[in-house]
Amino acid sequence: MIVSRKQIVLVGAPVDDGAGQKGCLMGPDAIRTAGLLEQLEALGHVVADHGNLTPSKAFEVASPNPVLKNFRSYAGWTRALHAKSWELGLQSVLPIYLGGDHAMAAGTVSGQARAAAELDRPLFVLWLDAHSDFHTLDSTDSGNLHGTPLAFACGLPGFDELLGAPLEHTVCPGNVEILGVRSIDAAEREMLLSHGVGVSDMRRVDEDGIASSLKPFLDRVRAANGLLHVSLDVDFLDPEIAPAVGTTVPGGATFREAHLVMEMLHDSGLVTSLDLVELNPFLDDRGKTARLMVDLTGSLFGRRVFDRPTRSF
Ligand code: 4U7
Ligand code: MN
Ligand code: MN
Ligand code: MN
Repeated sequence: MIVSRKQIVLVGAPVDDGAGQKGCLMGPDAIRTAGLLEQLEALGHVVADHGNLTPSKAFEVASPNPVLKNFRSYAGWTRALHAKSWELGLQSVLPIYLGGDHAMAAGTVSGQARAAAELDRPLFVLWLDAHSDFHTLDSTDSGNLHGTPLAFACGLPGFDELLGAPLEHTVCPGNVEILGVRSIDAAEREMLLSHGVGVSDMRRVDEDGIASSLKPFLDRVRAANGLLHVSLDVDFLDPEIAPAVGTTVPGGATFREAHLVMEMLHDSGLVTSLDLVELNPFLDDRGKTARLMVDLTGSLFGRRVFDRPTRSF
């Protein structure tokens, strides 16, 4: 039974310079090969694939910190994705951004925040990840820029070179929930605490269950009439079920925990944009991880085992 037919737009973002390990540039094609479009259409949605984006030219950009790897590329991708996400955020479509490493979320989230501000709605962000990605350009030790997009989108200082101007529309850190996290660097921890970012780590998930960790956040989004951007990093999942990622951390979400999150997101009806990030097909086991990411997206868009004729959410 189709409860709500959505107009979905797929946007590929073969971003590969933010992660320490090469290969995420193949992510969009692997997700397509695993049948994302067909699955969404089978669920009754209308899907348009806009193909892959290319980064803007950012020749003039100088890196603010020598430790940063590929900063100019980060700026180019952030500019292109910010523009696309702003544009789509103002339309009545639901964009799915196919990564690409997580550096791409600097553009998708900031563009969505700009659209939300113009629509006069607060933007909430659910960050499903083993990591908090809350480094500034000063605090990162690895220099891998996929560890910084959430700090950028939340307006932490030092990122002005990325868009060539200060970020005008930022995400309120109190409207962010990081779920499933189990690797936070010391500098990130301090900034997460001082900015009041919501964090449900795996310890909390173990103790309370993933549904109780997520539900209060969804209730807040609903009460505020907010838009909800979901950023799903492959390493949110346990590496046993999702090996195709460069930054594996043991103790991740199980198959059912991950599907339950997606099913709850579907039932909430709140999600307005989605990132599928960090898939590195070079590391996959016969397409296993790509297929899982597609199946999880299916759960977010209404696939379920047992359909009752009427539902009350
Ligand atoms: B991902 C890390 F040190 N924090 O900064 C860093 F642990 O998008 C990892 O979540 C960042 O995969 C991981 O390099 C970024 C590290
Ligand atoms: Mn991440
Ligand atoms: Mn991660
Ligand atoms: Mn990663």
